[in-house]
Amino acid sequence: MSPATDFSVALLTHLVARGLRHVVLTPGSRSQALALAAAELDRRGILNLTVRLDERSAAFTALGIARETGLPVAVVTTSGTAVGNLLPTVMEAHHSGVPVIVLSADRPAELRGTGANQTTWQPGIFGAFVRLEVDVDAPSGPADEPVDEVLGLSPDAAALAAQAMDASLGLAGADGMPGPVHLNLQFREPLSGDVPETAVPRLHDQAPSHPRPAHLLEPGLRTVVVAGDGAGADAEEVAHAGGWPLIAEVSSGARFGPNLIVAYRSLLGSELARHVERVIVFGHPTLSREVPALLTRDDVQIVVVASGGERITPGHEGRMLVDRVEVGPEAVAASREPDARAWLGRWVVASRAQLELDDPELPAPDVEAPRSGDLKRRREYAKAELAAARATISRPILALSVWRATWPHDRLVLGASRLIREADKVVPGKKITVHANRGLAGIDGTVSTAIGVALASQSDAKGGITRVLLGDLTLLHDVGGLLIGDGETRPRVQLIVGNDGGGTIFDSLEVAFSADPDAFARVMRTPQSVSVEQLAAAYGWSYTRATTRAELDRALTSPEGPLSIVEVPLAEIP
Ligand SMILES: Cc1ncc(C[n+]2csc(CCOP(=O)(O)OP(=O)(O)O)c2C)c(N)n1
Ligand SMILES: [Mg+2]
Repeated sequence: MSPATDFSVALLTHLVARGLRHVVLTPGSRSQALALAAAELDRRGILNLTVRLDERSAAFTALGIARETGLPVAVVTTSGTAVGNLLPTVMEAHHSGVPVIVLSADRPAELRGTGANQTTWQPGIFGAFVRLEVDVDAPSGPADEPVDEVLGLSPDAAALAAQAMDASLGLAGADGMPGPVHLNLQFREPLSGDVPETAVPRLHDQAPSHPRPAHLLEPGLRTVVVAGDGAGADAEEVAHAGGWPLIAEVSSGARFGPNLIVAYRSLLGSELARHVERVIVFGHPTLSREVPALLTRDDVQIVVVASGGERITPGHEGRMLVDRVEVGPEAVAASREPDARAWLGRWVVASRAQLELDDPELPAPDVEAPRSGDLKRRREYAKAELAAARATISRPILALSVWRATWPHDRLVLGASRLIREADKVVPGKKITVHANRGLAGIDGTVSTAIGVALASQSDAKGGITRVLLGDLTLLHDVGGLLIGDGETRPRVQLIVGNDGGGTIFDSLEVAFSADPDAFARVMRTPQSVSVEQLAAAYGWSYTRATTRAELDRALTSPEGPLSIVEVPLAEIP
């Protein structure tokens, strides 16, 4: 009999009763009750368990699963520095509004500050980043006055689970924003015992959810819809209903539809943008300088719509913060007026024209040539075909190739830095699911986040592959994420690494031209020449090097095995 185990089972089953499906855990002694309970509940098909060595990887994996499913995911750790390794994920989850529940095991409170082994101040470690934190006394077994109706335990696992799930889903806070939660769980010896038979409790007090009231958009204003990261398909729907141009970043979830303005950067710098009277903002735009500039204009009405993550609040008087927006019948009718049609038309036509100018592709082939009787023409064609296949890979071509290879049953994860921006500049509309950690745009945790996305999206047979487009330093930062232990599920993941030997995003900053070149390279670009091939081999991932378009397309469409890395050498600077 172990109160630690009984409480752990009660807590996990109550979390499951409220919608938890996934637990990610890391090994340790103090957390053994939670770990063994999770393993047994996984075996009984009550939850899905993923095990990782490194807490930072585990936490980002949980973040990826939570991003993909929209449901809270628990991360279990032991005490001490283990807990500190979760901080980057908790920060990202806070800013991007992703529900992650940290279950950190701890020694009993009276040992804090006494020099006891692996004992520190875990409560408060996540500061203002958590929606809720509870420092929970060690379970003491059946209490005289049981507070838990199922197992008669103290503390009350049911109440804790309810509080944690509500807070992580944003149901408890006034802002309605999902995010991270921390339950710090003290445990005393015996640290574990037999896992009791238990069923998932039935809930009878589910409160009905009420949609928040919508702000009715007045008709007639020259409007642009902006969809930043995490905006979701609502942004496209609103743009479509109102007949407004749609600026949708590549990870917005709204990059599709006839109103999409791919070349928005140059258009926002043009005469056309001067006529904008209103901007409706969904999600968190981070990929351009032009959008933030638009949002600080004080001659433009700004309507910021809540969409789960942190909302941008451009600091001027004319902005409105609303929970939802509605395009009423009057605005729909107004969108059919010639003036309104012309407004949208000008954006769409200008965007197309700009894209043609910027087209990174080689000139279109002479399609009639192969059937031509003219030998010279046929030879020219064959030469052009060969040149296209052998052409080295530029960043825009890399981004376009990965985008084209991705279909609705696949997932695409974009690392921070240059390649997500390249993708945002060139990729056309397509209804696919894209994830990126844009809450804080860290280059940490990308591999692990993607593996989480893959695990969650491939839980049924219909799941495709999760492709990850990332820079070399971004891969190396989360190299530990490549480690999938024996017996753990290997989802289909393909990492496409644009390798330019360091962080070349900084090459475009002013400091790159003003600083001493050697110092700049050493402290900002931070050059590296790691063998990605040997790294892949060490962790059991397959490896392909793609130096031409033909090799890249082949690698993207026929990955070798579930876990694959495609290395694409890129020029250091262009
Ligand atoms: C955790 C974290 N540390 C540092 C940074 C600052 N940073 C932004 S981009 C970058 C370099 C990324 O290099 P790479 O992944 O190779 O992409 P590239 O710019 O070369 O395409 C760094 C260090 C960050 N965003 N996140
Ligand atoms: Mg790089």
